[in-house]
Amino acid sequence: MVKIPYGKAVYLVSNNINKFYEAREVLNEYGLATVMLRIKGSEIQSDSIEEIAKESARTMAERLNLNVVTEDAGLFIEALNGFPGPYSSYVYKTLGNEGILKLMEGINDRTAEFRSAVAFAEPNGETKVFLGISSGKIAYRMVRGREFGFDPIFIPDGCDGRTFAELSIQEKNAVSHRGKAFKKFAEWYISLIKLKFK
Ligand code: ITT
Repeated sequence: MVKIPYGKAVYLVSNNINKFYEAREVLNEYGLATVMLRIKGSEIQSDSIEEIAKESARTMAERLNLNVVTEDAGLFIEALNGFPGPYSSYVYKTLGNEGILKLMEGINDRTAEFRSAVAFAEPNGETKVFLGISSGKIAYRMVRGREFGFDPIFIPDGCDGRTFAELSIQEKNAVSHRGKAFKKFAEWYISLIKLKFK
């Protein structure tokens, strides 16, 4: 059995396997193991993904009596005043990519961004949040590839016009909201555990 040294495991509370795969890849580069805890909690309603992630992490850390990480992410479309934003999960399940493309019909300004808020909480302790943004455009049609949420319709800047769905996990992490937020978290976390276990 592989023994993970204390502090080197990050407990990610999420029900989204794609999120786990992407986060694991980033954290692995820092020598951190990722444990996915598929636990359903109640998410607060808020316009701020930062607040949602923070509150989820705080309540989960207390409930599980464990240091945990949560992430809240969303797609913000400029011409739709930031929709679906914090409601991305619900909108993906109801309208899906086809529905977003329909809403965007006849709109030339395709500017959009993905945002990620990664929160870390200790039971009854500190909560820290790390943000990542990936700017890009909404495609005119779905481009299939790796299937994850709005990936088939989002074209990140600086990737030769390919959608997120066409990128490998490594390529996506290099430019994605999640990649950036988890990198910031990992750098902070590594320095924290170095201090704690010196
Ligand atoms: P949790 O259990 O971790 O909360 P979730 O699926 O509810 O998982 P979020 O609220 O963070 O995750 O994200 C909302 C939705 O936005 C998600 O279900 C996807 O449909 C979409 N989404 C988030 N990040 C994405 C990404 O990197 N690429 C494509 N779609 C993404």
